[in-house]
Amino acid sequence: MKKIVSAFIALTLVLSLCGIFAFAEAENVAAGKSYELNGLRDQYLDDDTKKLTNGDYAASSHYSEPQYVGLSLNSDFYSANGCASIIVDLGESVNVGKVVISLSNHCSAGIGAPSVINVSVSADKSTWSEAVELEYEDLTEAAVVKAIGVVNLTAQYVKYELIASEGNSWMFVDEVEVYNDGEAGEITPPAESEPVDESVPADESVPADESVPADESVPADESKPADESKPADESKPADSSETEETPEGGNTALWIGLGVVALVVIVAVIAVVAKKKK
Ligand SMILES: [Ca+2]
Repeated sequence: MKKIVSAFIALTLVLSLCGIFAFAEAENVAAGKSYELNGLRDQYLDDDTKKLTNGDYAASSHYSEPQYVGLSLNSDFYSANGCASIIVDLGESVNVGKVVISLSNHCSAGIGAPSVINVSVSADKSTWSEAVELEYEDLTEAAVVKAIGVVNLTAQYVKYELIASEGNSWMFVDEVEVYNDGEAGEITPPAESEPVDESVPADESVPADESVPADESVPADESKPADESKPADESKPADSSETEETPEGGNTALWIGLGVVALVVIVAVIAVVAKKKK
């Protein structure tokens, strides 16, 4: 029994270590894979070796290095789309993590590292994720430079979109890398279709109109002031009754005064009559 328990524990440890190593060693799943190039021009083309996924890097930024393919600002694709692009087919669905692109930055020859490199991914090459903008490790002139980003989405296709830097019409690329060290994630619809969302805010303004029902609560508030005015009015009638008492008190004094005068007159008349009888 002890042997069985020991064997089970040992097996568990071995499998755990295998899992850790598998997690630690991210694999470049773009290696050797096919891709689509959009924006090529003139003689700086691809060849049978699949230049961008063959693991062969240019030794310098000079355009004569055979590892490069040349994407141009003046290509028909760039003119139509505002960028050049590379779409890598990984062949299967993968948790895409780190993505890398290696390029020439040789501005003295009109070959510049792109001003923007966006990466989006897709499961079907139709619906693309929101783009992640890659960042350069460094941007030295006359050097091969790398730009890196992290996607963390599950997908089969990886699209690099390159926007030329000012004053440079060429973008020379020698390799792209895609690592499977990402986290599984669902692809959200592209942000470009958000104009529809602009109408949604309009709909949201309708809920704002629903806040007008909140104004209906204002009438409720108005009913409160109305209630408050009622007590106020009730106090006013109380005050008015007091003011009414004041005029009544005035009348009483008047009648008392008149009574006194009448009494005096009567007494005076009686006195006068009594004197005449004497
Ligand atoms: Ca290469």
